[in-house]
Amino acid sequence: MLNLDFISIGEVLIQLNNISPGPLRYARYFEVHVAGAEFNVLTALSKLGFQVGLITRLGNDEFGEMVLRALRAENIDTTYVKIMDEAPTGIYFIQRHYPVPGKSTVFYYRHGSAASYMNEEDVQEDYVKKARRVFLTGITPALSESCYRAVKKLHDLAHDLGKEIIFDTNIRLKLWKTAENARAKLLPLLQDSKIVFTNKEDLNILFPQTTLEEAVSKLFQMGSDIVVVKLGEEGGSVYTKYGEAYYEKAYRAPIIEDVIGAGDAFDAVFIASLLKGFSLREALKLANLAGMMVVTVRGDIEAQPDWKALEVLKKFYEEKMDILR
Ligand code: KDG
Repeated sequence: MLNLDFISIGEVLIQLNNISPGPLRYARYFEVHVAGAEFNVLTALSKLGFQVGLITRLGNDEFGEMVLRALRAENIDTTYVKIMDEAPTGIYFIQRHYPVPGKSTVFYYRHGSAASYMNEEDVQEDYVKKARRVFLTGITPALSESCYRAVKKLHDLAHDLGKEIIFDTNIRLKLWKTAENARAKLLPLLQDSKIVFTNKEDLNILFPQTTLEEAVSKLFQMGSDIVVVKLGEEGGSVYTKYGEAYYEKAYRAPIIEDVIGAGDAFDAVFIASLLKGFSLREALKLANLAGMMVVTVRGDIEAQPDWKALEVLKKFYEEKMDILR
């Protein structure tokens, strides 16, 4: 019988990453990757030894075939991956180091994609029953009204079946259009999420005119046990409902190719570390390491670590801490 540690729902996209830094108007060569926040997190969890499954839709096209191969290669259960004729697999482009060096910008070509047609029918109770935890993000509910309903159904089923919900707010204003829309739709979905990953910008959108501490405590009132505030190149902070709070500085990447996807590896390694029994502080450190690894390459999943890679890298940094951090 199929037993899954994590399931998620989300769009897997073809990522066309400009090989050269600079504005896309001068792009000549794109490198092809498979990516998407939920897919990225599941892939990282799979590398760390967990059984995972994704609910999604793909177009009946060559890119859909490419995504399917990636799902299989990364050992992600595809029982609820639906292939549809009527819409294509979504794609997006990445522009790197322009206008801000070290940062990336995404350009979506995903409106009307196969995944945007997901609805309540894609979420089946038997699949949720097979899973121990459900990982959700703020991206899928922004794709369409029917996607929102699908995520809401998965959230509610998970809650009713006593499954742990883990949520990354991942607010993409390019998809939501307005902050008000994002806030109205996301707050009900965040209810009862045991672990919430977020950042300062998202907290500002979700809880305007509050301090960071007030926003975090609102999440505790909504049922969270742990809130992780990702601070990008600054590292991350973790807060618990019992009043613990820790900050861990980021590791400085020797090179930055593309920062997209770092937060997903961070999430997966943080969750996996807690499940392995590591302390919150240690989980934060390892999550920072994982995020740092991902920014050193183009593509979101390629440099995600397994336990062995994390161990090697941690040792390397510990021994050279003074000069490298
Ligand atoms: O977290 C990385 C994702 O943002 C990227 O892979 C694309 O899923 C994506 C999105 O919707 O932005």
